[in-house]
Amino acid sequence: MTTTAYRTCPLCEAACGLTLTLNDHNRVTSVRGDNQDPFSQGFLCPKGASLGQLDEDPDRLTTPLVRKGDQWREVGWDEAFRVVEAGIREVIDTHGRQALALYFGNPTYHTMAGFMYRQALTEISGTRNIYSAATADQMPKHVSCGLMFGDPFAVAVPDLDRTDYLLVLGANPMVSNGSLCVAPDFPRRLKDLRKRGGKLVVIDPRRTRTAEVADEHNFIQPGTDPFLLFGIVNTLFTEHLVKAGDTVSGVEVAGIEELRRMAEEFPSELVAPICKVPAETIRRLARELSSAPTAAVYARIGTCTAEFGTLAQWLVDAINVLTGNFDKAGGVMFAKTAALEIFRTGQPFSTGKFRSRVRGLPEVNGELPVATLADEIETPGEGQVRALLAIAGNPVLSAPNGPRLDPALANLDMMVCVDPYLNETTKHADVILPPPRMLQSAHWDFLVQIIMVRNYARYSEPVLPLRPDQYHEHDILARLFLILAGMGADTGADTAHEMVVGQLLEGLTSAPGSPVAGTDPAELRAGLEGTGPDLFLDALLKFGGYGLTLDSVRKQPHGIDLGPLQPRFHELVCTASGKLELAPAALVDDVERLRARMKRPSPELVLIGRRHLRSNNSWLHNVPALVGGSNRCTLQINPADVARYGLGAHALIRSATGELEVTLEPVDSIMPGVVSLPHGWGHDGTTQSVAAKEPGVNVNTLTGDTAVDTPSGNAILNGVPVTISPLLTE
Ligand SMILES: Nc1nc2c(c(=O)[nH]1)N[C@H]1C(S)=C(S)[C@@H](COP(=O)(O)OP(=O)(O)OC[C@H]3O[C@@H](n4cnc5c(=O)[nH]c(N)nc54)[C@H](O)[C@@H]3O)O[C@H]1N2
Ligand SMILES: Nc1nc2c(c(=O)[nH]1)N[C@H]1C(S)=C(S)[C@@H](COP(=O)(O)OP(=O)(O)OC[C@H]3O[C@@H](n4cnc5c(=O)[nH]c(N)nc54)[C@H](O)[C@@H]3O)O[C@H]1N2
Ligand code: SF4
Ligand SMILES: [Mo]
Repeated sequence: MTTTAYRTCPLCEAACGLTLTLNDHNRVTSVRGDNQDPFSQGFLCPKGASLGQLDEDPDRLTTPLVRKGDQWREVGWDEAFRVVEAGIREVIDTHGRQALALYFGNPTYHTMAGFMYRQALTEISGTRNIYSAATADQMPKHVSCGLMFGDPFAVAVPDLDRTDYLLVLGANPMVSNGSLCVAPDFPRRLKDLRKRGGKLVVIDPRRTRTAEVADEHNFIQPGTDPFLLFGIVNTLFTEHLVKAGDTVSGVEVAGIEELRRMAEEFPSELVAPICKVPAETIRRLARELSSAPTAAVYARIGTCTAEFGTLAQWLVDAINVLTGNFDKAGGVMFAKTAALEIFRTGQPFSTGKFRSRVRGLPEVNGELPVATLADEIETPGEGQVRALLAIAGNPVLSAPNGPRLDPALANLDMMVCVDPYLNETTKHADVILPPPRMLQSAHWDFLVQIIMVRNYARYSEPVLPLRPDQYHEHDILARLFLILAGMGADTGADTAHEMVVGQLLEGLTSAPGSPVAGTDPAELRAGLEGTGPDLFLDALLKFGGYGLTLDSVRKQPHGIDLGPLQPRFHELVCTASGKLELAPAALVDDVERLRARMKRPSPELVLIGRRHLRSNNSWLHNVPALVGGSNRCTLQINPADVARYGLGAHALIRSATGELEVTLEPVDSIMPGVVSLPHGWGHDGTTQSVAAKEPGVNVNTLTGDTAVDTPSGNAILNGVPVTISPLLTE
């Protein structure tokens, strides 16, 4: 007897629908793409195909672990929470709440528990020491959207299925499957774009798989995208190619003249030698973007995790506005999610509501840069971080200068991790609380749905039940919430769920203009179904714009098509002026850093990152089917550089931060003067037995944590100056 289950893949932003087959013993015997899913239409990638093996990984933790010295002890849940409470309480009682830090890793964007409890934990913790993977990823995008549109979550995505022209900078969706642009089967969508006569242009220091399927690829000097983009803006103005009117979707556009004046400083001839894209190409790109019936500029990791990350994101959207492609079919647009978008506050965005203790770095979106977490742990004084609660993150491998965190975490008075693995980060924990398997949890993409290229929703029931000795992740987070609330380790998780949902309903009923203003929250609560995140989801669906409920989404396990994206910028804009700001003051000020960069020569050799198709940050190296082959931690280098530096099979690579011995992979697909090393490797002290056999090296040994992208505090992981030399032993 086999059973069939339908399920959204939780591994990346593509959110593919999967069809799983399970045998009598509840083992996954096959994973296929769900042909009936209206959005992914049967697509899946090798990671999705291995979901069963990943989920059944025998190295996953199944019981809470408590550490004493270097000994781990398996304990029951109640005991684990009591140890957590005692440790956290002691730190808070002795040193105050600022001594506590929270770190939220990438999977918290994907789990329902993460969405429900992230804000709740942040608020109840009472600490300003909130950190996440966002400041090693997309924070520049939030900041540019916040400053230009008022709402940091107003992230416009390319209208991939209708555009006639797509300019991609610093993204490799053929491998990553898309990021801040949810488009399952990105490869087919790119193929379709070209089939309908559209053009795909890629700007990347490597000739990536995406570049290979494009009409055109141009190399770029890492870290210099704003120069290229300013060159395009300059051409749009000087050649009278600007198509933007006074308004976009009825919203007034401000700052166009100031942007024009700024762009005067960056004519294509001047920026070309800096970004290494020929001036004629820059001008042609501007002409093509302006003359295409519809066009979209899309930029990701390579442009975000860079020295001028926020400036790049700003200029991308400025070009989308100037070419008349903003909030327009075929241009860039905003999705509308099925669940109420509670993360949109409607208040104008600002940063710096508080600053980090040691370096005075401004808060952004309520958090501090992960690049300063080690400073806060190491530096004595009032407010020094002495306890860390890390949920679904592996900052020792993912944060800039990650290895610095290794001894820092070891010196904490208390560390608690919610993670299914004992790994480079969690090995420092006093208590590890393992969530159950993915297939034992329900799934709904609260956040991922705001960046979809088509409005769509899909709910997945848990495929497998919990064993009696297991704990749902939302129940783990609930009990941590109660501990932080001072309500004790023994209070049941449901109390926290009710508090969080109660607060949500309270907010909805007290918001002026709300359709339920004045209603008794208890009455609304009585009409909701489910528990934990299901309850939360039911509430948000009932107040969402599509008339869905938990019950109705449950009945449609293949997903629900909610139609193509519609113009909606007028609903989202919430700048102080009420206008779309093309020249926000904070970004105008930051252009000063670009001017300074103009006077500096490019370093002789710089390091960039790389993602592999069969990998996902640090935690997919333990599935035999996903490792090996091309998925290896090698340094890609142009053969000309191998010869120039007289290198053998291996080399010593050094930055201002650290050094590594690396295995070389000479390829002519990377531009001379640039080398690339993937992140998420450097496995050490992990019980992931497969990963430990091929550990690789930690690229973040080389990336620095002293400099950040100024407006966003984001880490600079691409364009890191390095030197390389032969290994003396070779
Ligand atoms: N040099 C360099 N560094 C980078 C990047 C780069 O391109 N170059 N990329 C950056 C980016 S984009 C990101 S998003 C960050 C990621 O940074 P992190 O989020 O810190 O790192 P991950 O490797 O994604 O770690 C995820 C952790 O979550 C655990 N996990 C998996 N599933 C679950 C679950 O369901 N629940 C819980 N509680 N835990 C789970 C895994 O075991 C793992 O320990 O790394 C950044 N670091
Ligand atoms: N298979 C796989 N998929 C993933 C992940 C994974 O680890 N593996 N991680 C997931 C996560 S957390 C994220 S955030 C997304 C990221 O999704 P993407 O943004 O598509 O990520 P990358 O594949 O790292 O692509 C970044 C590209 O930027 C280029 N680049 C580097 N520096 C520069 C620069 O200065 N300028 C320009 N123009 N280009 C530059 C790099 O060569 C690289 O090709 O992927 C997600 N999907
Ligand atoms: S692209 Fe792969 S990893 Fe991403 S959601 Fe689809 S199947 Fe899962
Ligand atoms: Mo990411």
